[in-house]
Amino acid sequence: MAEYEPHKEDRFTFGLWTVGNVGRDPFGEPVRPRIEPARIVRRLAALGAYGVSLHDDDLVPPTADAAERRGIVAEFRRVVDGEGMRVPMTTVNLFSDPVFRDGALTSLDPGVRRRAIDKARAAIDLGVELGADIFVLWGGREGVETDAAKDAREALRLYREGINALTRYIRDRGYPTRIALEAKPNEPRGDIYLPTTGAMLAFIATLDDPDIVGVNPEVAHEKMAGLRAAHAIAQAQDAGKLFHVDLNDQHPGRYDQDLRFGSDDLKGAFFVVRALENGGYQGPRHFDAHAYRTEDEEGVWEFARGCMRTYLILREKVRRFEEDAEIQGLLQEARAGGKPRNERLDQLLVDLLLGVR
Ligand code: GCO
Ligand code: MN
Ligand code: MN
Repeated sequence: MAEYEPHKEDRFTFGLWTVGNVGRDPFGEPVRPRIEPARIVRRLAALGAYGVSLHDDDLVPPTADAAERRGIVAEFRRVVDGEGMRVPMTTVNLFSDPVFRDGALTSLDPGVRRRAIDKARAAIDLGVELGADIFVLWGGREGVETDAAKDAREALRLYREGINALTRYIRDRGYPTRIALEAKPNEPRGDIYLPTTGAMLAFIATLDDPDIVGVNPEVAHEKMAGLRAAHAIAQAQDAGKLFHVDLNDQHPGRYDQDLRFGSDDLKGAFFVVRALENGGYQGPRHFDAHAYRTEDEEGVWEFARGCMRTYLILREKVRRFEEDAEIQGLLQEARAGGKPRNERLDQLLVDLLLGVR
């Protein structure tokens, strides 16, 4: 149906690393070839996306010298502009290089911490060059397998120092950049520090420059922690800190799956969409997910279309939920002190989602 076709106004974005995922997993080698960034931009533009996000290393190989970097960035900008696309967010890869295996900003080794800060600063520069005003910081290696190796209080102190160095850099340069911290409970570390969005929000209050630091809640990460993604988003909104969002899905209790948005839990996804749409969120609807490992490139575009289509269908369901006289009547009654009719309300929602209402 045409009404579920994505358009630029819907502000859908994808990480280059998401549709570009080659299907490697801890047990198996890649199953599909890398897709060049320019091709990703063109294909996503044709599908109705608004833009792309990227890690520094997704675009510029870490081995590139200054001249190569300039050439790659200029060419990429040409393609992005030519397609009417945007790059609203960049992020930094502080997890792939073996040097970061025992932490980047929280490494006990000052030399490693310095490298992490330098790399993050360069990724912030790259974002500014590409017109991004959000910088996502996901501390994938900021954790431990054993607390014998690091004291959690010390790690938090180092983490704070690292983020303070980045906000100082942003202020000194006069950049418009705001940092969005992304929490995850585990993978690739046994335990990652600040494992939930709620933990990140409390931590932000301890920073030197909390105004330009917010959160990037990820649906799957909250679910990995056994929590409700829509509640994490609500708490971030309540604190004025929802700077960005990572949409995907996850079956609780499994490995980190990065499933297509809405593919595991439609009701949970409905409430995520409702929180974003009703909560005044103006930022990108960013998908951080990837296609099943069974897929070839055609399946990857099918996956990307599916993320956006499901979001748009759920957005329409949200509208109908808010306009449904019986549902709204029951909520009004509850607000007026009437008895809760939660079974009835939930079944009405199920009917709505299943398309019989
Ligand atoms: C993951 C994370 C990453 C980050 C990305 C941006 O579970 O691997 O969600 O995809 O979002 O690295 O910093
Ligand atoms: Mn993730
Ligand atoms: Mn993510």
